[in-house]
Amino acid sequence: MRTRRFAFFLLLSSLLAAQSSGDRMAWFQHDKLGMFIHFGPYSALAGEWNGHRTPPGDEAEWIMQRFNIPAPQYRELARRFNPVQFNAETYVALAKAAGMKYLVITAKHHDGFAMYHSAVSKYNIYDWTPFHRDPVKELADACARAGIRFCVYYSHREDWDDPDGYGNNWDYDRSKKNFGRYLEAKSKPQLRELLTNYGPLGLVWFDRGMDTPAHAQEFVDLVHSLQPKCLINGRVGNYGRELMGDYQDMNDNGMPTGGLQEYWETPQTLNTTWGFSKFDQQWKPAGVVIQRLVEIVSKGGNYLLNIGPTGDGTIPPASVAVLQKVGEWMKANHESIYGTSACPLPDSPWGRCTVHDSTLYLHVFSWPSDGVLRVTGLRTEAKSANLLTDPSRKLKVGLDHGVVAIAVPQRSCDAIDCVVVLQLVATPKVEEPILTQGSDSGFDLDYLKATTSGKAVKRFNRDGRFHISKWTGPEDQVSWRLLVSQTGRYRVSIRYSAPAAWAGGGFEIDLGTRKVDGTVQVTGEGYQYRVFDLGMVELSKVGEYVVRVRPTKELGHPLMYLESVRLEPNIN
Ligand code: FHN
Repeated sequence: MRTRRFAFFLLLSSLLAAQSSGDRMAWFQHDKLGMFIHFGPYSALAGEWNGHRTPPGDEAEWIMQRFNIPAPQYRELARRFNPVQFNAETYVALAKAAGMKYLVITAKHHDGFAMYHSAVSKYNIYDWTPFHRDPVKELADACARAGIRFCVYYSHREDWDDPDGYGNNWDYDRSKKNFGRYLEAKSKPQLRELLTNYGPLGLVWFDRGMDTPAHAQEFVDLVHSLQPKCLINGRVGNYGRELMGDYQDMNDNGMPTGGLQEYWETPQTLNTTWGFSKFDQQWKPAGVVIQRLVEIVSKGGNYLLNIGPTGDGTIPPASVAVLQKVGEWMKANHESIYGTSACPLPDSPWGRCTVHDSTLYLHVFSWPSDGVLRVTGLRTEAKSANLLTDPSRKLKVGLDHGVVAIAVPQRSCDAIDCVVVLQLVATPKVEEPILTQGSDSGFDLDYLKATTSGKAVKRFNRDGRFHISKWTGPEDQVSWRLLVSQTGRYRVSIRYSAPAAWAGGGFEIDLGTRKVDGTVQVTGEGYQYRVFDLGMVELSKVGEYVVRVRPTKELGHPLMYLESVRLEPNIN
């Protein structure tokens, strides 16, 4: 009977894990804004140990590693950690007030100290300190009461306390480490505890990547086996290879140029450190945070904003002040954020845009001095316009040489971001960009200006660069529209990265009446981009061309990590 039940459970788990990506990601795509909390014994050190100080810009939660604090000494410091001012309701109330819909707490950071009552290791806040409580449990319960999605951060590779963990080579001899033993004895068992004892988790936020894709997959499988609906961030995976997880994390405080076609998130500090530092008062103004939130959402991402509580569990008042101002703006403008998608329009000088069905939200950071807000690139008829904060007052909408022109009040409704709602007759259609010849008469066809189809997607890699990948067969294509004004011969080159496993893939570059064929060469493991010359083509007519790149047959693996194609005029 037990076997049958277990088999049924496994089947159910795998079915739920196979849930379509859209269903799994629905809450993440809607919620947009989360609270990150970096909280542990490093909070009590507050950026100082034995007279050594972590300077602003240095991450105070790294203090053990920064000053090579011997593990036994750090353990004694941790014994004194007693955040008596910690109050989960206060933390969750601040998240709610800021408009945050999910919360990620460091259950174990790199110092190896568990911020929850772990049976795997006594080195945890419940057993090791006078606090003798479980803040992770208290936050999970407070989130459930407040309707905030509860999530945990777990440093699955880096562990400076465990002799077999990554990163502590000042106490332990690297050559004697047995990393596999660490994974089996601590990392996976603690993750199992978190997935079992704290209710449904919105996501597990892994960090610093894993040493191999195989080990990373074990963590993905472990999460799916216990909580199939729980999301996994991209840092679960090995950074040098095809990215894993349900969504991609930008680099810390990162901001992509745009155009990404996958779910992504930027983690951000409110000053310059994740863990509390008494020396870091470089708080970001609320206006900067709000405009960054809008830019991230306008590019299709989520924003995970951090607080670093002090050693006694107090949230720094400066953090509270910023988040309360963010919440005031969100209270008036949340419709233009939650559940919206990336702006389909070309960049505008006045600000950003977000979209929901046939409604465009125009986020105006710099108010037009002539009282006319111009929206370029839109090919769908506009029906009406109003300030989001004043729906009853309709604004005059017209066309000015094909550009939508909205007559707006003389003064902006919000100096940080005044939102103008533009109702369209249908979901927005946008003119595909047409690329003209550069000053050197060449064409630089990069991922950002490309149009993708099939499985080809514009992605981010942990080296902080962007490319097109996930394309495996002729249906998966990338194209650009060109306006050629200078006819003649052009040298075609392509810049990409490809690991050994992808060598030999055939592809073609189709320029209309002429084609150039190529075969993928190995550039090395990880993201090592190189330029390859593909010969000459004749562009004999002035006018519009479409350049299309695709695999010539089904490969069973991605063709390459494509960064760009270049057409260089052959002047001589
Ligand atoms: O090393 C960590 C760091 O302490 C912090 O947790 C950030 C948050 O994104 N992640 C790693 C650095 O990227």
